[in-house]
Amino acid sequence: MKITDLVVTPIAFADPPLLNSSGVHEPLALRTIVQLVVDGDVFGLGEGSGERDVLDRLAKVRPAIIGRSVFETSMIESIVFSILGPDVTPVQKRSVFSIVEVACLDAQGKLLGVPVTDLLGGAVRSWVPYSAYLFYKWAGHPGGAADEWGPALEPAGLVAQAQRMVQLHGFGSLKLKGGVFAPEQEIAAVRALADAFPGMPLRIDPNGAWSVETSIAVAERLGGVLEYLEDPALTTAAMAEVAAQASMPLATNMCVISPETVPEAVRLDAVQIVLSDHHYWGGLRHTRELGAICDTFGLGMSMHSNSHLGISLAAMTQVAAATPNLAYACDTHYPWNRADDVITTPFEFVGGALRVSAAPGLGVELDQDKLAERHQRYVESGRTTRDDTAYMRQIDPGYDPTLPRF
Ligand code: GKR
Ligand code: MG
Repeated sequence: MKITDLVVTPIAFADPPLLNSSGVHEPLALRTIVQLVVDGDVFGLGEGSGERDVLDRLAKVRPAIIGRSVFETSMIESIVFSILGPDVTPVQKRSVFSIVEVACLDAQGKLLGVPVTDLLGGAVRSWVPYSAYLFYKWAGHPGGAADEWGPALEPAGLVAQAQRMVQLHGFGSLKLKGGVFAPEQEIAAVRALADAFPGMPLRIDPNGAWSVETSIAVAERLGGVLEYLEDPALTTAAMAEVAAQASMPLATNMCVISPETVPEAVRLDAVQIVLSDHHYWGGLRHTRELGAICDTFGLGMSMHSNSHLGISLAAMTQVAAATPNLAYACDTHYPWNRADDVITTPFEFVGGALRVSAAPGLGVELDQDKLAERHQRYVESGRTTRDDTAYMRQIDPGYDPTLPRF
């Protein structure tokens, strides 16, 4: 059961002009796909960040991973941590290890003939609900044609976007990426969504773009409207000040990002819901452990996402199915990027949820032609990093992403 190769392929795929507090998504999003070969013929798949740093780090650890048993993920984690050394942060190390861990678990499942959920303690649900991820957006990329989603720059555009998301995928909850326009406008957008979708759980996430005062004022105005308020303010201390005044739970994927960041958040009662993300929590087993940490401290659990494709979505679904207290509908960017997926059968949401695959491993297969095409696009783009601010400044040279913005 030896790992005989680790094939790392950076890819680029189409992304719409989605706005956030840093700027705007570029026309291509970057991702890394890993194929881990076991005994020459079993392939385990992993997906993670396409940033140049991650590729460099994978190249650095690759020779030490080849030759290890695919079952010794704890040893592989130690190797990754020691090779990457003190200049790389624990979160950065976990972001490298998670890609390899998911590929190992996929291969283990294939070797044993069981789904990855069985390697995580078994599935406790057979469907995993996801939330629609709404964005303010331009009609299309500057200089290009309008995309199929059209513009969403005011409440009516966002309601139309939400209606399309719900019609296409059946989502039963809505999350709005905020921090883009003045809070007054974003409050109006949330209220318009609440009117258009009575009773549907709503969330807004400005990624720390609001001061404590603004956050408290918005929380007051949206009392009784939001399921949770995600990362209104930037630091754990600021979140604690907001939490002390807000009537709804606060959620985060920005101030609780690793085991080291949990104690302060608990001590200050800064957040009530942690958004897990296996990509930087160090893989699926550590995400399952985060479930136990959340249980211990009475915290709720949801799931964060960043632009991603189907291998990540398969891993997200498997771990969500195996984590009993991950009870909130998970975030996903998938509807924005699904058309460019590299798996043979892209996922279809049914009623806003994904059926948990019982096939061996992650239950997805790589389409080598699509992989090669997306890799070619990566090479031709010359891109190696994501920079939403630089792209925004091509259109608005004075754009200032300094937080808090409002
Ligand atoms: O895709 O623009 C985006 C999001 O803002 C993403 O980068 C965030 O990491 O979705 C994420 C979040 O919940 O903070
Ligand atoms: Mg967030």
